[in-house]
Amino acid sequence: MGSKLIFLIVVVLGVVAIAQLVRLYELSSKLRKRGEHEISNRDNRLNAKLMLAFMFVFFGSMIYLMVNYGWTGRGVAATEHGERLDWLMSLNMIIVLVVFFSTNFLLFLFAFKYVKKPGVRALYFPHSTKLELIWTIVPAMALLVIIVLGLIEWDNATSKAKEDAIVVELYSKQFDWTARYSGKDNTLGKFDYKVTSDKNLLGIVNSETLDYAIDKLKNDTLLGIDAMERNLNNKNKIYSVEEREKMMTTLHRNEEIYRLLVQLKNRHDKSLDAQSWDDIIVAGPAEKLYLCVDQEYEFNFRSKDVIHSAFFPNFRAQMNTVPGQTTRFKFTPNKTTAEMRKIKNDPKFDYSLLCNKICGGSHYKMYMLIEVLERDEYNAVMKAIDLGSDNATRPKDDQLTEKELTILKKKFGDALPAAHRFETLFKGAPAPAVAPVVEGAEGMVAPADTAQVAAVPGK
Ligand SMILES: [Cu+2]
Repeated sequence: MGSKLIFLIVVVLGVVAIAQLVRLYELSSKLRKRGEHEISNRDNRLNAKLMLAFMFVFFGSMIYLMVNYGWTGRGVAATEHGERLDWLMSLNMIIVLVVFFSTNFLLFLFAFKYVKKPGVRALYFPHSTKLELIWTIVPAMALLVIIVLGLIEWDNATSKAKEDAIVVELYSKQFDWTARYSGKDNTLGKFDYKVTSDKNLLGIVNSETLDYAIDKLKNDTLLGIDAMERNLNNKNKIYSVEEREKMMTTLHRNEEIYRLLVQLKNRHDKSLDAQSWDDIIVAGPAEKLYLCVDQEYEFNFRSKDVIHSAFFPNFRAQMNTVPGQTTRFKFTPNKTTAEMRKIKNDPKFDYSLLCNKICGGSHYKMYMLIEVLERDEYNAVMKAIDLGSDNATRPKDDQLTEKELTILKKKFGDALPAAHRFETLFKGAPAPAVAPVVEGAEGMVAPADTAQVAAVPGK
């Protein structure tokens, strides 16, 4: 409060001081018998020189910033297309900088050169078609080049991925990312929000998840349709009008979802079940997403609640994730995490996936770490995640080889990377030897989720 008062007094006194100065200037002009709008030649020349001085300070500070923070501040790109995007970005910067320095140089130079001189009249120069043409056509050509090159890159990032690209889904919600690898068949199991449940946060569709969702919606002891009907019809329970209305709305909504789920089940093709069971789920930020170097990835993005944006700064990629719609793009990492650590001279460096849309209060916490591995490391990690449990209990043809075990041992010690086959998660089979102990780590079997099918009344 005290500082605000002092600030106010300073402002008021400042205004008073300026008013007094203006008054003083008017009086002195009157004494010198000159109108106060007339500026002396000395003042004009001083202003002209100050213009030039300002230009040097302006350019100097610009160059200082560029030298100190890197001329674009981006660092090294870690994808194939990222290197081309950087080239394009540099081209843009060169064009912008040439225009910036030349036009500002002329602006300040002319202010200096054409300072008002006694007895010299300004040239009247109303129009030049030639000049108009030049400053329309030249920027238009420059823009055309930039836009066409940009569109080629955009098309390249969003066009269809190669046949052997690995498909990964990224599911965003307030405030974390969940990744889903498509598993051995490289096909993601289908999804539908109506199948979402406490055991199936991504709403993955197969015969069993459908049955589970239908059963839960009908028979849940608290929020199931049957329980709600029983409560509404119970003569011993008294509800206010609002309570009753709320319950009725929820009941009607759940009945509608139930009807749709039954339809979904009737249409469901059981032969597709295998597509979803082998999907591997990684729940960030406690768990890491592993990628293979020089391997193309096709990313599909989904959002549960609001618009988020998947931003991979080092991979030079960003895509909005939109509720009710799947967005996608592809990229090929070309530097492993180990290589990048060397380049950056930072042994703790990790690639990351961030959210780049202000999506709510904990937006800043919404990230997932990514590790890019050599192919043999990657294969060992994915194989280990796939079946999880003890190597000895795996089917013969799925056992980890000596070499793979050595790689895993070196990387993770006695534990396996934390990630889960959807089958293991849903069926609650013995948990895999999950392990890198990460602060605050939690598996996918989280407490009941707010948007599960059996909606909470009033939500
Ligand atoms: Cu977000």
